[in-house]
Amino acid sequence: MDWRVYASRVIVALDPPSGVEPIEWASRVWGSVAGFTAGFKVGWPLVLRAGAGRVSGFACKSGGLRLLDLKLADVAHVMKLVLEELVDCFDAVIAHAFIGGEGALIELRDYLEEHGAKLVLVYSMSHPGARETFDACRSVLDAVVRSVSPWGLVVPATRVEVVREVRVKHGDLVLFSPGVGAQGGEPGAAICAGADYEIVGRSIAWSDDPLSSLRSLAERGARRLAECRVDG
Ligand code: BMP
Repeated sequence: MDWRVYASRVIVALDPPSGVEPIEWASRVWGSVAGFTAGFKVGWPLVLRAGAGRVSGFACKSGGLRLLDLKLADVAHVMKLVLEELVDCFDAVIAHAFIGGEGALIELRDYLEEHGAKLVLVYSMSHPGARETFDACRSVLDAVVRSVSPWGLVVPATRVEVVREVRVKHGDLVLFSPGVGAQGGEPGAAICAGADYEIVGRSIAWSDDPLSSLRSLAERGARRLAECRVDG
């Protein structure tokens, strides 16, 4: 299988390392991998260092699937205030599922829809501590997902058994799986378990040559997909 098949399922996390000019850095990294990957995700590291206005400018002029990952977890009106300067330049916004629907996620989902953006909820996380919290209240989070009907969910590439279960339980949702590469997740494993996209940050974006790092990760990913017969 061609490496490009796997690369087309990669979302690149553009979290700038310390000491770089953040927008120049994001533009350079995205410029070198944009033609091969599905999209990018930006979060607090870029927004706090560059400012919402400049991040909006960068996202508005960039192609691909643009995810805004502020992992929102507040009452509805505050989440909307936070998004004011950013929402129109992104295709989807990530919020925490655990805050629940009424007064929070339902209003946020409707607000995003008015602005042409979609809601993605964090269902579980990729770090080991997520087992103590997210995984311990899976049935509560399932009920939130059913009542809010988001467009997508974040599920950990480091624990693909969670991805597999979520694919069965919430079959029609778009699944984004972070934790590939630097955190130990094997490229392709989450897609084989049912994820739609794998999120990769440092292994690609912090490399001196992001395109060749994408390519070597994607060669491993494509071999894995060939084994589980996901053909993109
Ligand atoms: P990296 O590949 O460099 O470890 O980056 C992973 C990216 O995915 C980061 O932007 C992080 O915020 C995000 N992420 C994660 O690592 N685990 C999660 O459970 C949820 C995330 O959004």
